[in-house]
Amino acid sequence: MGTMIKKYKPTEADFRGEKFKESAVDSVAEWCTWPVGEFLKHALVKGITTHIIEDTEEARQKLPTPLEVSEGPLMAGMDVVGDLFGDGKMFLPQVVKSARVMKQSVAYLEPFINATKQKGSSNGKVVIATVKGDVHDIGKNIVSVVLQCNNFEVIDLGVMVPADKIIQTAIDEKADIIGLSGLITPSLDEMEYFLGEMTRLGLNLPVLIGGATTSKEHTAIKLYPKYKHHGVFYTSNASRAVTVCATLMNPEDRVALWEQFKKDYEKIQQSFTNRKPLRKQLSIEEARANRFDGFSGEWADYVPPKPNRHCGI
Ligand code: B12
Repeated sequence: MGTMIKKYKPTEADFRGEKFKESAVDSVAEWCTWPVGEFLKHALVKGITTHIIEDTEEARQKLPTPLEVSEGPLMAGMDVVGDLFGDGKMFLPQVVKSARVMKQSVAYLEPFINATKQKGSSNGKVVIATVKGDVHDIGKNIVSVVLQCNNFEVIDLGVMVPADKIIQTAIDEKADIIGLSGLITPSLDEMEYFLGEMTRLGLNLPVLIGGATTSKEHTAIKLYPKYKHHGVFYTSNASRAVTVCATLMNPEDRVALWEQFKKDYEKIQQSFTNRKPLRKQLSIEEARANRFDGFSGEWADYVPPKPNRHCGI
């Protein structure tokens, strides 16, 4: 399919994911004119594996690095799947199929990503896991592969990993860094618990936080206070994880990076504290004075609003 691109000459932006969300075409004739990034998105959304290897290969050839295929079109496709699922337009079995397509595509890319591995000694040891209660592992696996390509020794504990197991492994293995992945809201609480445990046990390893539901804002407001004197680094993607881990391995750079993150977190905390409420809250007296009192005859003037569409009865 990927070789049938005729009418449309794709630009690099097409492959990076900026245009994917706009498309909703579904006729075969039109499909055959799509750039390869669109094929990947379509394959993910529809759960089709038939041409996934050819299309992944084509995207790999068109983009500067194999990692950009996963960070660009594949990621964009998964975001569409996530949005459709979130809107109730796609159901879990379909998301499972999409995940299978994504995994197949990433598995194809892995040897190419590995081929970029630099020679040399270990840059450091990272223990990585998806936190307790969470089964999402596609992003974590990409981060693991990319860190390994950059000469980090990675101990990947898998998914649904309780805090005590991650902490014990990091101690036993004398890890330099811990990486936590989480994609569902309860994982955010689990991360908070994890950092509380690290503080309680007097540990001070840097902890990287990643996964679609995590954010710099959440890290600043909920996680940073739990691990204030050490290092908790929100890291948005796999390439950034390499830069952050490399910086953390140099003691001076580590201090500077933590200072930078702390400054950002404190700024976010400040604007969170100073934020204006979305709606003006009335005082209890004002609310009582505003009460609708049907018994005093106010019903007489009341005109019920007319529903603007049929409700199906
Ligand atoms: C695929 C998928 C699934 C698959 C997962 C398959 C697998 N093996 O991973 C399946 C079908 C199993 C699944 C299940 C569920 N899912 Co789901 N899923 C998704 C989906 C569509 C894509 C996730 C994905 O793989 N993205 C691609 C990867 C590459 O991105 P990523 O993980 O974010 O990783 C990148 C970065 O975040 C970062 N990163 C990730 N981890 C780490 C770690 C570190 C240390 C660092 C530094 C960086 C880093 O680097 C990665 C590469 O750049 C998302 C939607 C979305 N947009 O994310 C929903 C989504 C995450 N799922 C969701 C839900 C609700 C569920 C279920 C609860 C559904 C259910 N009712 O059962 C269950 C979860 C059960 C559980 N206990 O965990 C919601 C979560 C909402 C929320 N806030 O809680 C989402 C957002 C969909 C939605 N819009 O509603 N899901």
